[in-house]
Amino acid sequence: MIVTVETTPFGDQKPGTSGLRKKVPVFAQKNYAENFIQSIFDSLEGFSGKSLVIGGDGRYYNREVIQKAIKMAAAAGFGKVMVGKGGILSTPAASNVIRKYEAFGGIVLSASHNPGGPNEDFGIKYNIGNGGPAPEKITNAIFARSKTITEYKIADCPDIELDAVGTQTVEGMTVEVIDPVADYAELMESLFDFAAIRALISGGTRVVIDSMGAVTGPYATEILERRLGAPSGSVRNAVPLPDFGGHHPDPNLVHAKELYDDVMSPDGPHFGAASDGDGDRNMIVGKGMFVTPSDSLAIIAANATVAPGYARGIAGIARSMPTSAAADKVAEKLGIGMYETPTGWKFFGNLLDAGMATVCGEESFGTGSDHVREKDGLWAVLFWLNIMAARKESVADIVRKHWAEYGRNYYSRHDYEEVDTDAANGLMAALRGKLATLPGTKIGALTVEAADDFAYHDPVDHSVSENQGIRVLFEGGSRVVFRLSGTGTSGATLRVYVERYEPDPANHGIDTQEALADLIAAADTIAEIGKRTGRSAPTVIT
Ligand code: G16
Repeated sequence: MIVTVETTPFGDQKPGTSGLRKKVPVFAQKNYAENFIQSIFDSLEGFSGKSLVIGGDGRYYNREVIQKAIKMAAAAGFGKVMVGKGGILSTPAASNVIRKYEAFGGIVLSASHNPGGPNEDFGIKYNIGNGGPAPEKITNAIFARSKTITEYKIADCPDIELDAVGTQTVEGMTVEVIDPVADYAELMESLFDFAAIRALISGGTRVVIDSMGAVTGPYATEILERRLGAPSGSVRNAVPLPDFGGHHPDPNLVHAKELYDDVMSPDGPHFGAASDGDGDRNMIVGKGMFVTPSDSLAIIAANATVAPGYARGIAGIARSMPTSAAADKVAEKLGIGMYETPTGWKFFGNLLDAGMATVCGEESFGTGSDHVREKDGLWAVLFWLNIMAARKESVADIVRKHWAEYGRNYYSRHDYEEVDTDAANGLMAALRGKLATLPGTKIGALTVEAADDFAYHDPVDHSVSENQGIRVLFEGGSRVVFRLSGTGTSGATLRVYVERYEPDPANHGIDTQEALADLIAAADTIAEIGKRTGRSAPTVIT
């Protein structure tokens, strides 16, 4: 039986950089998840009888919301739901399933790299038929609907069996529980030279992946250990747990420090990688070399043709504005298009669909390509292994040679987390207020050349997205960028992105923070970070 339940709106269901993210107790409020899911359905048209993909990263509250979403999809008139066994689908795997089976769209439950647990984070995101995050036009419509919603519809039926692959029926709608790994593993095998990577591993290159107790465990185990022959145990923290085993599943130098230290130790593995809660981020570490996500994008683009799936070359590269310009040098050399978008993977969708860009990346540990419409952690890992196998070189050698050829973009991001929201907004407003007067200002040896608030004009659908981050460009090509995170769940997070281009290989061995010290100080002078936030140092430096 389908029932209609009366409800009242919540005022805070505005999707951020990547869907709606809140603490579990917020989502657990009566009707909260239902309101948002119904607002999604109410913002879509033409899905009657079509398929919807549902899956999540297995975090706390995943199963509860999956049951609600399936029952509500049946009530809304979908013809079929495809759901990962156990409610599991990594974000890139969900994107692949949507595309492969030509679903109408998908609901992905995740708060990405944010911690999980009864008092931690949860999230709901809607992806469209191309497999990518809904564009702003749709997320704005969802938010508008959430402010006026008065009722939702749901099938009143027992819970769906999620733990066995097979088909069931809910109020006339088919529910197919699928193997979450099989389609994804097949896709990876079609893109990369598995034989060469197998030879690399059997030849003695030791590879480890830290899945951080999150969703990539089953994917990495199937691909790295079963298909590529890495010894059992090469995938660490491989079982997805509702609280990620207490890990903060954010693959960076702070939260994946154990892996980093292991790879850096003399007897440790040659190559290490980590992924995040929902499997779309990646961190790449080789012996003696941490690869910044911005460099990773540039190096993957420069070497793309070694992988069979990209043997014909790439059409263009896209990066988010705060990501370093390392990839721009590669695009220039290859004579292909380079696109600079706002932060958020959703902005890449149009460029990928139009065939203008083939690979994309973000400084926030995200890299991917047109094989799906999400960033893809394991894809990046396999790309690196394929490059190492083809070039027969270590990560450190590949990176150093790349810098020697293209120059090095020293790069770092300083995050000030859980800052008072008013203070953070005040800081950004003050920066906006002085944009016109900044050019010409001298700070130590630095001179401001230009300053603006980044606005993106989408070359495909011509939509405009404004206020996407303050850029301060200095003479000589260095820059600092300021923006507020759109994924945090408490207070505000100020992100400061710092970059300096160094063409001379003789200067490529400097410690990053040292190489950027004058710019870091200038950022504080310009934005009055210490004075306005009361913080003397960032919470996280990546
Ligand atoms: C999301 C988005 C990314 C973005 C990142 C950080 O990643 O998909 O495009 O770069 O958040 O965003 P912000 O700086 O606004 O916090 P994920 O992995 O959290 O889905």
